[in-house]
Amino acid sequence: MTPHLLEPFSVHIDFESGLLSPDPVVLVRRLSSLAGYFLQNADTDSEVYSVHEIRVPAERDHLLSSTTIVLPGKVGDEYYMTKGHFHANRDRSEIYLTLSGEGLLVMALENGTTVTKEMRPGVVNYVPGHWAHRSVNTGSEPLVFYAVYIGDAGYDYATIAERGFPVVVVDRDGGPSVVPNPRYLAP
Ligand code: M6P
Ligand code: ZN
Repeated sequence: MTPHLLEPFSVHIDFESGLLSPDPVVLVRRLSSLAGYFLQNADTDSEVYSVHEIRVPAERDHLLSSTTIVLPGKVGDEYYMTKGHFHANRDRSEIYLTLSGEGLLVMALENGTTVTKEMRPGVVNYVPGHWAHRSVNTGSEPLVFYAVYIGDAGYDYATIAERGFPVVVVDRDGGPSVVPNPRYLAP
């Protein structure tokens, strides 16, 4: 397929809030849309995170990118986090640049191998293909990061929805702790 020939364009990101201008496509995820993702059930429908996407065609020749704002909060002792996903095209990679706040980037292979990396302002996390990725806000301020990924990466949410991540990030004595997920379904 011939890629779309786009006009060059610019977007401004406010590093503190993660908001873009001009205003892009915004997706808000509330606790109701994350049912089953946390170990405990939530009794509110608070916002957990929003994704602000710079829209370009989802084609291999383009780079999709977005800011994500994960609010501070917990369900039980589990910190607010994104759904997490594999790429539908498994070998597509992604880069995260944290702009504000603090958190953990949890990455897992389908065989259960897990790597966790710190997210803090100025840190670039490289997510190679084949690694599922989920970001967790372990701080008291919004966790804001910019992500860039290959245009035809696509999303496989189903595998995580069914199996979970091998680990969860919980508050133990006032700080984050990465512990095995008791509900993880190993392959
Ligand atoms: C990052 C990127 C996006 C993703 C978002 C939220 O910005 O990885 O592609 O949509 O985080 O994560 P998720 O889609 O797993 O909810
Ligand atoms: Zn991704």
